[in-house]
Amino acid sequence: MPRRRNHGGPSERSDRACLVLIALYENGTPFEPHIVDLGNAAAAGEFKKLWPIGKFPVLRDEARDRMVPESSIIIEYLDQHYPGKTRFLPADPDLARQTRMRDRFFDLYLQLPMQKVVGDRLRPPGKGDAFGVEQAKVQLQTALGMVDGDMATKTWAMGESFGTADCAAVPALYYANLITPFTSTYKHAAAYLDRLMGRPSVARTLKEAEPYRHLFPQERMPQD
Ligand SMILES: N[C@@H](CCC(=O)N[C@@H](CS)C(=O)NCC(=O)O)C(=O)O
Repeated sequence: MPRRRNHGGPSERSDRACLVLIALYENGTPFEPHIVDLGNAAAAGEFKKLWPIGKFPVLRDEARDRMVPESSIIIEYLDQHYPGKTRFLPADPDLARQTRMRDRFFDLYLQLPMQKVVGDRLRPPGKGDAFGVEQAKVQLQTALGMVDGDMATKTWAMGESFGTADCAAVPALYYANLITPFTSTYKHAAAYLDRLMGRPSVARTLKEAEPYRHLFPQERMPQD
């Protein structure tokens, strides 16, 4: 099996890398994980030679001599070149477009505002963006309400088949639930998150992140 390297960051900041891990575990695709510490200037410099944007995850496929950035694109690449029992994008172009739309939805309207709230907690004292966080929280509620309605009658984001949009939903919903718990407000979204967490590939990914869980900034420090 060709050698593939999945570059991710320390787990408290690499929730997008977990999407790719879910996809790799779903199909038992062999790979070599490579954790980059962006706090280490030499390691960060090496990583940025590969992907100057400097964001995780990135896949290096030595067999095909390809460097693939962006979590959803990596999953699409794996689906295309290393397909397994779980297909992440439907073959039908219209269904594939709808799947990508849901993937974008989770990324842009849940993941990004969630990262905004969390990222603000990591800022130095006095450098916070209270207004931006307020807007992000409103955006989160709107998006959660939409997910809740959408998931009232479905098992996975696209119906009965687990795919790339479900991978995107995992970190977005999991961390959104930590910063603004929604189990009693958005019951269908919460039940969907439960189903996701019960999926073996997801359970394994979250279990592996447990040792780093204490690094998640649950609350801003009181002195902040
Ligand atoms: N659109 C990118 C987003 C990647 C991203 O935001 N990665 C974060 C971790 S979740 C990162 O690399 N953070 C490190 C940094 O920004 O310095 C993707 O889906 O792969």
